[in-house]
Amino acid sequence: MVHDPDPICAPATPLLPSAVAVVRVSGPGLADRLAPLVALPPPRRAAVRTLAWDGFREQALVLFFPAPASYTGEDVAELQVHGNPLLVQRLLAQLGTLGIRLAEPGEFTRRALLNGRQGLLEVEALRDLVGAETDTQIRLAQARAGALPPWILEARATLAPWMARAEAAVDYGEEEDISFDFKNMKRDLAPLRTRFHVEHRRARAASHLRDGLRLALAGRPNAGKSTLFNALAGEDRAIVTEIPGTTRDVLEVRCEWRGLPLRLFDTAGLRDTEDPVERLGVARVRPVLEAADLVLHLVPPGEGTADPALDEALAPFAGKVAVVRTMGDLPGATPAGAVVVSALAGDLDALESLLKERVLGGLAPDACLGALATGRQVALLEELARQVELLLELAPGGPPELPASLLQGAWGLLARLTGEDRAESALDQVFSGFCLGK
Ligand SMILES: Nc1nc2c(ncn2[C@@H]2O[C@H](COP(=O)(O)OP(=O)(O)OP(=O)(O)O)[C@@H](O)[C@H]2O)c(=O)[nH]1
Ligand SMILES: [Mg+2]
Repeated sequence: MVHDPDPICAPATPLLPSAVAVVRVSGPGLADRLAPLVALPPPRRAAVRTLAWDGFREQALVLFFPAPASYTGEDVAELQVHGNPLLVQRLLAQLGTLGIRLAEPGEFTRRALLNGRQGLLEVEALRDLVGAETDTQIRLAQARAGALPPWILEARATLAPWMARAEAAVDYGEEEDISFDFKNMKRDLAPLRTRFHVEHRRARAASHLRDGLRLALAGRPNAGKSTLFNALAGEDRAIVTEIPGTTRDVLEVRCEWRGLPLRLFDTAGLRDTEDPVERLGVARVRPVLEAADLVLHLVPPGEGTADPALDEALAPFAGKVAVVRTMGDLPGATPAGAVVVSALAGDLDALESLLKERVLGGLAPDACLGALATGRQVALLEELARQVELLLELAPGGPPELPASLLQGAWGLLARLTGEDRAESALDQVFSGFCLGK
């Protein structure tokens, strides 16, 4: 895209009554353009200025970051005014009369990207940081901001010379008798396979932490679903009684439990019932199970797992169902090796191990710091791994066109990952999740 140098402005803080509101302006030649409203202070020095227009006289703290050492790479001014939403709107309108239009969501960051002030991976990390809802999600997003992950640099350094050799063999192979050295290429590329495998494992775990694991609690009435739901949520959200069939509606809560961001779903107990309200509740369970990443089939002590009503409901999701024995504080036989918890006694360690194994594949949450995590990133990493796999499977002695095109493919995937190919569609996808003023 050709860089669009329209000057833009936006509130960088929410339009709510508050102590301070920040209005950001970016564009070329800001000192002249803003001159009718304010004389910009020296670079990077906060100064109090009176902004006067339409009979308003607003005392503002003003900052100026000249291009290129600014967030967007253009001239940037920050006007910190009193946090009155109406005042902010009047100021934005006044900026409009100076030819400074309201920015699209994410437009400041988009300019930062196009001007080389930030990479696409950093931009995605920033978006995740702003949207994070739990401590773990904030830490993960922070760890992804900054320089490119070292493994990307390593992969490039490994691929580049082989790309050059393959190109040379394609272009001059016949005249100059250059043959392509498949054997040594494979030797050099083999460590990439391991590297991509490790990164993919970390990225899959990190993506679960990023999005929050969708965890559905299912089972017979009175299995202890709502009690466990409340214990994991850390609050008394669901009604618990000793009467079977208490829960009817699906309840959802987002929480972080022992470092795991969860989207928890409590459901009606599964059984054949004549009660019309309960039947409606049971009918609502299926879509929850469909959308879940993991379903916990809760079974109280002394009961078997087999049950016609339950089997029918859970069978289609067998691959993502884990049986958990509830009410471990009560007597009653449980099979050896079962995951046993007691929500009432707060004994949930076995569930923690189960979730960490299923969600993180045995990795500690800290092992995911710095890993790729968005759907876009994970998909590209998978393609990259496949591409390297194909290179390692090449039979020696074939035409050099094959490795040349595969190597270029891998290189192109790395460029898409880091955003260096500047593909508009990828950028649109990334920026659709941004808020105004970022
Ligand atoms: N001793 C003991 N009792 C529990 C435990 N968990 C749940 N209960 C009791 O079991 C009964 C049913 O618990 P709920 O959490 O309402 O069960 P539910 O699966 O949500 O039941 P429905 O909503 O009817 O499907 C209540 O009387 C709870 O106090 C536990 O860990 N230990
Ligand atoms: Mg319940």
